[in-house]
Amino acid sequence: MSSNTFGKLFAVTTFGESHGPAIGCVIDGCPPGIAISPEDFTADLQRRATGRSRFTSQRHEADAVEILSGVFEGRSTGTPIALLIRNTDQRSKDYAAIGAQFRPGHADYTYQHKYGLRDPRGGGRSSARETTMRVAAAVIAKRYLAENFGVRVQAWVDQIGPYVAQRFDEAAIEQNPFFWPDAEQVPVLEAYMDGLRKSGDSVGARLSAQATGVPVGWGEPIYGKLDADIASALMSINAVKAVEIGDGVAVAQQRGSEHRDEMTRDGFSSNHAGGILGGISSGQTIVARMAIKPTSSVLVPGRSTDVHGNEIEIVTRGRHDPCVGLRAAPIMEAMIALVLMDHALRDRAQCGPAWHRRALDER
Ligand code: EPS
Repeated sequence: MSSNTFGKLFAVTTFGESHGPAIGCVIDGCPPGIAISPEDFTADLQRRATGRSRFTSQRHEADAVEILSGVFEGRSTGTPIALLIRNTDQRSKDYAAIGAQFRPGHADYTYQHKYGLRDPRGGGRSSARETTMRVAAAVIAKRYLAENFGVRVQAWVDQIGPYVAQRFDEAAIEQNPFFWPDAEQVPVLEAYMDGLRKSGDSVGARLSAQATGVPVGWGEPIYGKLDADIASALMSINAVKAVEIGDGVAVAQQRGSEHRDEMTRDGFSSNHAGGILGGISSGQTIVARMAIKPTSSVLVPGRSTDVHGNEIEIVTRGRHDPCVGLRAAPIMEAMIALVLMDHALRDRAQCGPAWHRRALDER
């Protein structure tokens, strides 16, 4: 596997497996002078972590970040930043029964056939655990974007199985275990998730995100489009099956006169485009959505095969997420922030600082 690095100028490499000794990342190209301490990672890592409610896997990891390099006296130095989190609560024996079996719908099958062997404990690289380091790296990106541009990225869950959010109250999102923007629906979701967990099954989810404060001009035409890079980044999250930008698939039924975002001296009068035109940010809020599949590690018996081709009945025991989408809001934010960070640096590298652009405008 040589595809574990992400970003051109703010390049993040993640490594590690769910049941290995540790997971980590190296961030190369980070601007110098950003204040970074191990505690800065805590809030977002806890938002993503398992074991924070009865609705997620009960694996309890401290997710304590060790900064191995690239930071001196609390500030980034411009050299590679290496972050490490030691795994402490693996329970590999849970996987003994299915080590030679394929979970239908899981990456087990394709990893095994591609490489001829795999680390079956906890899904290895295909585990949700891999997303920890994306969130850690994005803490630095989020800080840089906020301090230098006032950019803020917020994601939330707006569909769990048959339930769709009825209202959008941003203040509610962080106040419940579902990252759900409608407080009134939370008791219904709790009952639904309790029932689902008892049934031993899992369910999918849909999430939305918005990035506010992004200036006009980030992203490059054709092969470096901001929307293409966001889509790729979101699709790279394990279990994501669909991504939309702006109105997304709904554009198929719109007319041009409806879809266009009319402009006045005061700005755009709508945002069907989701803040990106021609692959370049328009200065409007960037809007993205993604759908996450129901995880394949379920207690409901299913037909499958083992590595020898024998037909078997599979049941996956252990600690699993009945809806991994419930933990995906910080991951979605992280991937969007990492793309924006990379494009902020790329924009400055090619087009120079704002004063340079103004000078060109005035010619
Ligand atoms: C996961 C199974 C569980 C989860 C894990 C994702 O753990 P294990 O890999 O030990 O079986 O707890 O998520 C995390 C550990 C995490 O930090 O996100 C799975 O089946 O994907």
